[in-house]
Amino acid sequence: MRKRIVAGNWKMNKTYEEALTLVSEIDNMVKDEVNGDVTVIVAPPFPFLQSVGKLTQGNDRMHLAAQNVSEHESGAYTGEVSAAMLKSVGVQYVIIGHSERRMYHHEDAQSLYKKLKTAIAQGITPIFCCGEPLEERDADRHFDYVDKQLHDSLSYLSNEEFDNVVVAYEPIWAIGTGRTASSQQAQEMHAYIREQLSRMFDAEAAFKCSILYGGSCNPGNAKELFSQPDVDGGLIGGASLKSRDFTDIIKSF
Ligand code: 3PY
Repeated sequence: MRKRIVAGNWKMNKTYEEALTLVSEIDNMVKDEVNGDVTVIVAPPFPFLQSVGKLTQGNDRMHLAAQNVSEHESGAYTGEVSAAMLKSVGVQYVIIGHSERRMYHHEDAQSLYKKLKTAIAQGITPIFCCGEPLEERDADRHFDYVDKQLHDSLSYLSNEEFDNVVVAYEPIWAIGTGRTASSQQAQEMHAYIREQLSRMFDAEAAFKCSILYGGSCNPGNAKELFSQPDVDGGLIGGASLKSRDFTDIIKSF
């Protein structure tokens, strides 16, 4: 049985007070309303990680993620945050390779590989994002595009290192656009990703890997998406900023 995960990527939203209110609401709703075996992850901005983590400490279902990590271990890298620093404030997961970071911060495959290595070395589980832009889908090149992203950053990991990696498929044309991949489009890409992973790593590791869908996932479409055999949960953007919507998505399993 694969781990079912719903992760909220808050991106660059919320003030300190708002972040604490949001996470307290989510924490209470998850305690009161969520019965099944779902791992819930919140990824607030860096300055709020420690306080948000403290608020969720008593809830086994709730986990803390960072939205990014430096590829460097330590040293003269102004503005960077290392995996060891994240670990020291209780971070358990980190989002790596989100399309917004690839696009606006020019993160390339080699840098993402280094980020994966440093997170894994600290025992932090990477949530590795992949996904194609609209022109690649329209040109029917989406499978090749995603395959290259997986290959260029993940394939250099050992089986052991890969064991804890979570993958998130986020088609860029569905991020923040209100447009979602249909459950059939999500399923066929997730099955394809799993097949590619089984070529790079042990078949069992590929089978065990949780593959999340991201891109305008909301309470209205989550059930249908999560019912697909290779969709093991979601990486949620806008809807994770509203406790009611986020909890309803978690309850969609
Ligand atoms: C979105 O759904 O908008 C996301 O980018 C989640 O990471």
